[in-house]
Amino acid sequence: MKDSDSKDVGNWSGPIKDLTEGERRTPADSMSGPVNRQVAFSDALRNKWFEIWYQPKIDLKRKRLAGAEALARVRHPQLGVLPPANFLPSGDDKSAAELAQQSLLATLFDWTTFEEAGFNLHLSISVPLSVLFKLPIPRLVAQYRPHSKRWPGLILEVKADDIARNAHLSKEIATQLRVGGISIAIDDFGAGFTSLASLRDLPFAEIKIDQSLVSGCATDAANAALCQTVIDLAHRFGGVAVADGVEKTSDLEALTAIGCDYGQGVSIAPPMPKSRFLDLLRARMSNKPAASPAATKSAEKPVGQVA
Ligand code: G
Ligand code: MN
Repeated sequence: MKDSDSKDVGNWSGPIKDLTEGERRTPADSMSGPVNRQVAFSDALRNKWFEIWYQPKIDLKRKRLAGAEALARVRHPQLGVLPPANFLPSGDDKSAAELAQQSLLATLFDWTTFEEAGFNLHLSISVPLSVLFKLPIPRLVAQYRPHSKRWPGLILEVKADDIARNAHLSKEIATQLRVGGISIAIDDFGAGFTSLASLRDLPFAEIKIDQSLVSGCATDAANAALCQTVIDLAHRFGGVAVADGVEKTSDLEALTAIGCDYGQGVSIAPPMPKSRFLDLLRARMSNKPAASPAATKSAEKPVGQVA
């Protein structure tokens, strides 16, 4: 995204101060979700409980907002806001495809809302590789993409392990998607059995460095060396490196010092509902604190339950 494409939303180098304590809580349990709060996917679908939440992604060099990751949530009337682990049965490709399609269309639609408010954001969304095989994503994006010339495209996050296991097909799909303005981010890089060879021919825009490498890299020399290596790798392939799940300001500073391009994580801001995210953008642009979540329609009480 070019500088001129987006309103300046101020300095995003450190933690966002205008968040409540509830919003600031580490979303550690959002990865697995409390087991006693399971919701049937079909109930969530029938009752239209799905929402897309947004987590800011910061350009660490320019200290500016670069975009956001769109994250699917269910807002259950009694159980509160739940992450996919609580409503998406594992191994159920049909439900995963349904969720991905709904999330994709909602994210394309929301881009226009952000743009109308003056923010041209690079939005990304996580999609399992199995869903990329199933859904006609290029056709869906061609049909539902914003018509604005300023639309910067969409980033699809695909897990590094899945890419490594399906290198040839991943390359074919990534090449097809690129034509339609969709680029690939390699997610959770460095966590599992990441294969360097699988990256060789894959057209990707970003490598997202796994939280296990990012965590403590300000003090842990081994993790700092690994992060530095992944950043170099991303750059050598013409991409950018995104540090994922950055929980400490000291790690954010260390990552900036070693040339990491983008950062995302609770040390900057947790995922939040769309209108809360918009409030925050507007407030930072005008340098006023955002309205408290209780005062906004978007963030009724479950904001504190963002995991
Ligand atoms: O790697 P992946 O994109 O799947 O991770 C997304 C999940 O990580 C989201 O559910 C989000 O709530 C969670 N998350 C976001 N920021 C942080 C963070 O700083 N620390 C941890 N542990 N999880 C985070
Ligand atoms: Mn992600």
